[in-house]
Amino acid sequence: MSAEQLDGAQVVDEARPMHRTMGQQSGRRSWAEPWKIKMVEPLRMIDRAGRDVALRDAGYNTFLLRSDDVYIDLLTDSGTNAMSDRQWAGMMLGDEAYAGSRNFYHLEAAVRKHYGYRHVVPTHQGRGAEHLISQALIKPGDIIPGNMYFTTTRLHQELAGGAFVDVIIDEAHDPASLHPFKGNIDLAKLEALFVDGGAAKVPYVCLAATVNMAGGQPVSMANVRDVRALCNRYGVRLYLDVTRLAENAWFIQEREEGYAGKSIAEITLEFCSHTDGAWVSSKKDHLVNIGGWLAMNHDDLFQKASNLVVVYEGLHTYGGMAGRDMEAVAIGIEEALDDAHMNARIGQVRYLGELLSDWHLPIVLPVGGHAIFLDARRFYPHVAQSCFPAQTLAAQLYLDSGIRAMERGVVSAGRDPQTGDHRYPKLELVRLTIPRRVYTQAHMDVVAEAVKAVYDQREGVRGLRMVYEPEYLRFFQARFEPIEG
Ligand code: P70
Repeated sequence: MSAEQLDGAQVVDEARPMHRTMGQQSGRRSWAEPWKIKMVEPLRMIDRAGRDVALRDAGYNTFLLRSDDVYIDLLTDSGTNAMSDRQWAGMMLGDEAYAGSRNFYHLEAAVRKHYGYRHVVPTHQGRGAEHLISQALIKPGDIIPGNMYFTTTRLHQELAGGAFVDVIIDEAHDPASLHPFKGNIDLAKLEALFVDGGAAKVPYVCLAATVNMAGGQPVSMANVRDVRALCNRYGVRLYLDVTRLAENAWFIQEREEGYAGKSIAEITLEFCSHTDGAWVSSKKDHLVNIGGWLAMNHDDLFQKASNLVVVYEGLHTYGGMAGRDMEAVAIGIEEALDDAHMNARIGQVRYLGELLSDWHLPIVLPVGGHAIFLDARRFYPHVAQSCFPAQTLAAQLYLDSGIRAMERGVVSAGRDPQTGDHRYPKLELVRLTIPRRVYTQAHMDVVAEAVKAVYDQREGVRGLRMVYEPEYLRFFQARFEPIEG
């Protein structure tokens, strides 16, 4: 560029395509985040040789990397969110009394107002609540139907003596199906478990909204209404994992007839009204770094859970959280259900998804609420599932760019407790999970280009061999070695 041009002359280069804003690229006006940034945390990228060593030291498992060796961290949206100034101010008002902290009552009021349940039992995070409900309600030999397994949820059900049965619609297992509510329960599959006295073995139906392992896919309001009616006919309770329900509500607002004019908060409350209670990992929707709860309408479950909580978590008015953490959750619940926040949240995930799908990179469609899921089978059709294609892809992405993602395939699915064999799920995915209010659009561009680079280098990539396998939730701690040519 000449000095004259630098002085401000209008330069129009006919050969160069015109730059366009994000909105213009999709033929609409751009949206922007409903906040500005007050505090920043530096990022650092180590070089390729350093990443090679770090990955080897981590046994090719992204859970075992040090966060200091990661550039853009898309391992999870759990506990990795940025809190608001209001939440940080709330932390200073923590009442750290052992019993009856005022922050607990704020939390209880927020749950009652926005989710509509009568009783609230706080827990340190989601799996604490899963433990309580599983121990309180499941007997050996019971069956718990649900819309696709989640790792910790299913393990707690199994440890209580139950067996999880997947009753999600078939479309959920097809990464290319464009069904708008791929999280829905298949009513025929569910009823088949209830008939001929089967309902007596079902302590509750376990519904999740959105469905994490299916790609962050939503459940429709019509579906929860129908599931409720079916449960009523057979006298079965319905409990909900509300971990990412605010995101689910956004999809109902966008896609379901009659909901375009309703707020995220209204949709959330209506959704919960069809269920008997819920558990949550507040580390997602609620924009905090730690926390969770179990809530319910029935007194019998409340009594059992508020007794069990003192054994496993802490007193029933703190459940493993500090007072200040409960305050941050109470405020986070309100912020989570704000329409402008949710538009920006889903908008950012969708922006990354649209880039990748425009470039014909294999991802799960439609794009879900919290993450982009890469279809590892279509990245590496030459790598057998027993050689862990998704684990391999997550490792390659880190090597290329320092971006950390998470395997959601055969390693996550674990082994069948009866046969001891690997469970081979239909979905063999890598999750690029977007923390809330943390990364910018420029980060999304960097991520998109990295995924493309890994795709372009896909030939010649071989799989991995598992060399260490822990007993529970093996994906967290398993170690691997590359299969050499
Ligand atoms: C994730 C996290 C946690 C989670 C969840 C749903 C729908 C319950 C929980 C448990 C963390 C995670 C957990 C297991 C494997 C990988 C990652 N999901 N229900 O990254 O809550 O973590 O607070 O105990 O998504 O998706 P918590």
